Amino acid sequence: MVLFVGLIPFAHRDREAFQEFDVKAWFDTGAKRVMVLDHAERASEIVAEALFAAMSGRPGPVVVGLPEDVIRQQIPAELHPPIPVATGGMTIVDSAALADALAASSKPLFVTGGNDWTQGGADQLTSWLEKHQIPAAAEWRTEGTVPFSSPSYAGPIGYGRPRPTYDLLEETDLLIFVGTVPGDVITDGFLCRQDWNKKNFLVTIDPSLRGRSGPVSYQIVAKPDVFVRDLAKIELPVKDEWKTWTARMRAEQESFSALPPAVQSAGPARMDTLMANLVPTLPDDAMVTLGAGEHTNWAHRYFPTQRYASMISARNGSMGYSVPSAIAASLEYPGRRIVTIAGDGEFLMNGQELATAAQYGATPLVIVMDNQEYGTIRTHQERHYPGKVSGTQLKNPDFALMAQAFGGYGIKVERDADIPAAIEAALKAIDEDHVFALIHLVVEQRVKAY
Ligand SMILES: Cc1ncc(C[n+]2csc(CCOP(=O)(O)OP(=O)(O)O)c2C)c(N)n1
Ligand SMILES: [Mg+2]
Repeated sequence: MVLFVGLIPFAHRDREAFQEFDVKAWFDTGAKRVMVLDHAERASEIVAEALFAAMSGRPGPVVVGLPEDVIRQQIPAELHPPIPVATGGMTIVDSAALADALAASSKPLFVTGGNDWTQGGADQLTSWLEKHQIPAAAEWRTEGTVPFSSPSYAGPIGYGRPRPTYDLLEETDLLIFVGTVPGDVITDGFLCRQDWNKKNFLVTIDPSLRGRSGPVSYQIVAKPDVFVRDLAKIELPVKDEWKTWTARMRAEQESFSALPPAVQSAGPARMDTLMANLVPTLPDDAMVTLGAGEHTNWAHRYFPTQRYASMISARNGSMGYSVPSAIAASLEYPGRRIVTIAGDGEFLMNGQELATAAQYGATPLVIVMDNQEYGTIRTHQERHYPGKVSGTQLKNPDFALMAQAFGGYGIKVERDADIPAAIEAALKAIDEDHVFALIHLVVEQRVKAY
């Protein structure tokens, strides 16, 4: 992402002028690079540099400040050529080291992650893994690189993962990270996989390996697609131990992700029932977007992420991302089913962006799980200070009415038995009336996906 920010005129600088701020100080810790266009004739060069900085190495956001007086100047329209981005790759030595490590391993495990894949690369990795009967897990909130339905897919390993995958991360005798590094989330705060005798191969274009935790046995400097292209040339005889190990991991994932019964109970609405009725309607290219909160766990567990990328979220756990990201995804991919699962607290932060959906014709399905609380924070309160609930209870508006007021379809569901009809009506509004749809699901407090 490249963000262009308007700044006060040059001549007003450092005088506390109206709307003056220091763009470098403001964005320094959140952006990969911050630049200011102080000379109009360098405009094209700075834009080329900004795009290069955003895409080279580990992709990330770049900010360019544009002083008001500079952007009004006339300059010759000569364009700077694009700056090519290096992709790295496997050397013969790297390939041999990886092939040897795989041949010596009985329980290898790949982990995919990062935001620098293509569908072609994801497909190529999946066929290689399936051919060799080797498993791959998905790093925190990057599900979909290896498809949900692949016999090699071993499930997500972020926060809230099932216990068996945590244990498997310790148990594997060769961990191969592609597109990312093992950070604090998957190591549970630098606790898991810390033994320096363990074998970890890290495949990333960022030689600094920032954010990693645990041992590094071997580093391959390559973007994921380029690595996978070379990996495809490694042919190894399939070991029986690999088959058993993959089957075991896959069985854990299948039991974890098996849908709850679709039948409705007589009682209040439940997310389990919603997922059991929604998931079978989803096409292969469906995408889910998420903010932060306990409601996201139903997506981590059940949403069939079949493509790269079919799960979009803020990996730093920022609330308020669900609705805006679903609108952006819907505008970018008008033919795809875009679902967002929002919390009530989460929705109240950016739900008004439904106005943008109405304005530009975005058609996401918005599920708001209304548990009348900041459930995640209450869980922390109950864990550390049992019974002392403070500041985490919510009094909510009628979100379905809000959706209608913004120009979309909205339905409030309080009884479990009403869920299937609500899903059907919401999808019909999206597909036939071409509007966004919102299901306001009022659930009991303290419900959990696992
Ligand atoms: C912008 C922002 N503010 C605060 C937090 C801390 N936080 C994490 S989850 C959460 C509560 C989320 O509530 P809700 O959206 O209702 O989800 P629930 O856990 O109830 O499903 C809070 C306050 C955050 N992650 N991001
Ligand atoms: Mg909530």
